Order: sequence, then C-alpha cells, then structure tokens
Amino acid sequence: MLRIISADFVISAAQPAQFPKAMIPEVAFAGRSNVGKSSLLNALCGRKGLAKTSSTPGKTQQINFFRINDRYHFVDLPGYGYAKVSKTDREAWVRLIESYLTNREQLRLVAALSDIRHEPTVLDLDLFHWLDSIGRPFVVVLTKYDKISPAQAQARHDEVLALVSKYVSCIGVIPFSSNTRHNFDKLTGAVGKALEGR
Ligand SMILES: Nc1nc2c(ncn2[C@@H]2O[C@H](COP(=O)(O)OP(=O)(O)OP(=O)(O)O)[C@@H](O)[C@H]2O)c(=O)[nH]1
Ligand SMILES: [Mg+2]
Repeated sequence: MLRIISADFVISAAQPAQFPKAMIPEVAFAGRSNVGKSSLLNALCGRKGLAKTSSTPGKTQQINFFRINDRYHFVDLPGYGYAKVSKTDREAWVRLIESYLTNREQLRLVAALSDIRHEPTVLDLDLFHWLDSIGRPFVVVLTKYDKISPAQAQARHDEVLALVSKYVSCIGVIPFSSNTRHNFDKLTGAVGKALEGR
C-alpha cells in the first residue's frame, strides 16, 4: 500500500514544454471544475494547502505537478466545463489537457472524478469514453461522498458501475470523501498499485 511520506510542488505548466522530463510514474486527477480534484490530492497527501482549492470553479488553470516520496508525480489538471472563461482560453485548456493525457508516457492512471450527488454529466461521460478510446487506464472517483446518504451513494455507485462496465480501460469506481477520508485506503491502494505496477 502506498504511504505518502513527502509531497512537494514541482511546477505549474501552461504548455507541454514545461512538463517535468523525469521518467517517473505518475497519476493524474481529472474532472470538471469544482468536482474536488485539488481537495482529493491534498487529502491523499495529508496536506491541506498543497494544491489550491476554492469554492469558486476554475481555481486550477494550469497543470500542476507534485513530487511524491521523491519517486512519483501526482498531477492536478485544470477542470473542464468551466463557463466563465473565453472560448479561446477554453480551447487552449482542452488542447493542453488532451495533449497531456494522450502523449504523456509516464502516466500510469487517470483518476476521473465525478460528483456523487449527480448523475455523471455529459462532459464526465465524454472523458470516460475518450480515455477508453485512447486506452488510458482510469479509475472513476465519485467525490463528495459525505454530502449524501449512504443509501443514495450506493445507488449512484451501482448506476455508475453499470455505465462504465463497457470500458475496458476502467479499473473501478470508488466513492470518496476528502472531508471524511471515506475509502482513503481503497483509493491509495489503487493509486499505489498503478504506480508500483503490483
Ligand atoms: N463536502 C465536501 N466538499 C468537498 C469535497 N471535495 C471538495 N469539496 C469542496 O468542493 C469545492 C471545490 O473543490 P476543489 O478541490 O477546489 O475542486 P477542483 O476540482 O480542484 O476545482 P478546479 O480547480 O476549479 O477545477 C471546495 O469548496 C471544496 O471544499 C468533499 O469530499 N466533501
Ligand atoms: Mg483544482
């Protein structure tokens, strides 16, 4: 099981040339704006202020790399589907994220986040579909588990499991809360396995 001992900010990259060149395994966190990517990364690392979070969507605008235990990277991606930016900015983000997800050799797993309170949005489904089409292993993380009842969460979990059963690149669906750390071990287990290949 992955135990995170150190987590350090590396770089905020606005273009592929700025991505770290080190060939160390990495896991990326993707999902729509405000779904809880940065909070999840902080929860995993046990460090509240490591990745900047905000109740205002669109907080993370570049690709942020964090070095974990001096041997892995965690990668906080900018959220998609954030309306309050210009079309040109939005297109630049999409290009940046797509280029990262498509070409990044070191990338072992994408955590694709979706808010457990709602059915996956069209954009969430697009991401799952697209990751599967390029053969990128991904785990669906249903965020903000603490915001609904266990029964509602179970129903959503079942529904999403059925939705992703057709995707061979999807390794699982994990309900999670950054606030209560619900399923923390399950998520670090999946992440550690992807990084260490066992
Ligand atoms: N109750 C609850 N709130 C959460 C949880 N995770 C995130 N939040 C809240 O959701 C809001 C957005 O969280 P962020 O982690 O900044 O979301 P993000 O996906 O990084 O957003 P962008 O950077 O804008 O793409 C913040 O107000 C968080 O406190 C959770 O597990 N439970
Ligand atoms: Mg963020």
